[in-house]
Amino acid sequence: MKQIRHGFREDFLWGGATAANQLEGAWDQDGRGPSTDDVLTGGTATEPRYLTYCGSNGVTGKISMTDLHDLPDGASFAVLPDVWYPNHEGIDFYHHYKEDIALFAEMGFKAYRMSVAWSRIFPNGDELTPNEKGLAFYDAVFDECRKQGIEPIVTISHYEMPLGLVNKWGAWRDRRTIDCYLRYAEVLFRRYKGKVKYWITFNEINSMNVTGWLGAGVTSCDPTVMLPAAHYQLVASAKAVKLAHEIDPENKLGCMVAISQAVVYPADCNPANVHKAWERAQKCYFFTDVQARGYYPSYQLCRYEREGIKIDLTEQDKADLSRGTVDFISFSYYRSTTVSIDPNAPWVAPDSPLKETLGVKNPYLKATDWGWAIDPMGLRIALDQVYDRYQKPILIAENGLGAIDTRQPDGSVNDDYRIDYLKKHIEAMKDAVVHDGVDLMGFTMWGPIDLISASTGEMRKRYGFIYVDKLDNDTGTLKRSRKKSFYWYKKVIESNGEVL
Ligand code: BGP
Repeated sequence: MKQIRHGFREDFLWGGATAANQLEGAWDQDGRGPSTDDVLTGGTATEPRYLTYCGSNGVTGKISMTDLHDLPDGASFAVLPDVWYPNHEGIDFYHHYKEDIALFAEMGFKAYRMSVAWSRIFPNGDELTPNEKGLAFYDAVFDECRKQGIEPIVTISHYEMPLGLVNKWGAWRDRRTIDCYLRYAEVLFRRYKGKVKYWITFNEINSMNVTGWLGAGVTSCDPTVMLPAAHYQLVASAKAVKLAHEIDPENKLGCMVAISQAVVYPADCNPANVHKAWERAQKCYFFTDVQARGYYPSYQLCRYEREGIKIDLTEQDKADLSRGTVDFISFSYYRSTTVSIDPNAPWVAPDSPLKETLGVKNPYLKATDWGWAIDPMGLRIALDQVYDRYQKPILIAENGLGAIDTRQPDGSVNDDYRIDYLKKHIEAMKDAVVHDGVDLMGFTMWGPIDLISASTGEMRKRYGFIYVDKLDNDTGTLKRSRKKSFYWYKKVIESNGEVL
């Protein structure tokens, strides 16, 4: 384990995390093809985001991302005129990246986790040669990071993929997508060798327990469809890990899950509730088990047998999975989950299609404006459990508070609530390192600059240290300004986590 100062390694990767589709904008520039996020309409906390499509007869329509059913025959997902798609503009990082990275550097970032937009590199997903203009853009971004002393951590697929692969064969429903992903990953590993060392194969791969769309372009919320598709992703991930190591032994590869689905509390000490909590957590840990250990755990195979879920697991897949285990584990952490077997328990979101996923209210915890339970101790529990399970370094790839910020007449934002949230979570991290011996390699808080929300498509759900002048009606100058938390985080990094 590396040397510790004030609770954190000397080389601790302090920074922030974003995703291409939520901030880049320029969705149709320089040869970029449409991605799965480009057909997502805006939503709100209560109104779902919709996917738009066009039928062979020209009739257009929309379906909800969390309540998917198969498209009408012959229809394909399409960007429609006169519909507002919040991800198309994002916050226009594409043209502001120098300014934004300079602001990250001003805060003292050691690392910047970001993703590459797959459809900038392979516009339809199945081409044989990449789009040079897309590659050149990321060259410029990585060069800028390096110039500012910031280590890029790159997510290869963060909640989007070329729409062409969806319309062609249903994206990750089809094994052929593995080859497309590998061709894309190989281009990245070769082109950015020496510029990028840290890679994450898929963002929140366990979102495949909830909706097939965000992470995999799969139009289903049915486990018998989503989990076979997730199997192809796991194989692709393992093959990418092996390839990255072959191309550059310096490369460090990580997996990534939404650990909220593994920090699961029983509503009380009823053993049936305790068991339900365990069962829920395993649905998340199964992904990291495969990616860190290299084989399917027995509890998951039993579940497939029991529930009639058929995955296309070949002998070659088994060999590939065992050869492509990750070097580090990363996760996002926003909240914990509480479960109960009682159908009348107080659900967090009784009317939501995600009711089961969000679980029941925890009377000991307060929640954010979007109903996410605020639970710093849950982060310590996550770190302890994950480290105990895998004994590999951990990166907290996302954590932060989505809140409505109010600008003062002078333009300032006094976001003490955000400082308070992050302070308590960093304290919990410190406890996990100092008291429990967890090997924590970094913390990239989510959304250091305000960006589009993944779940709702809103701009008003802000996470940033940097305010972006943009509202949900697509007005605003896109001007960047520093919030109070900007100065606070700078001190945190300067003191390696001592001054909180
Ligand atoms: C994670 C995603 C991110 C990000 C974050 C916050 O699940 O990996 O892309 O968006 O959650 O969620 P939201 O944007 O919905 O507030």
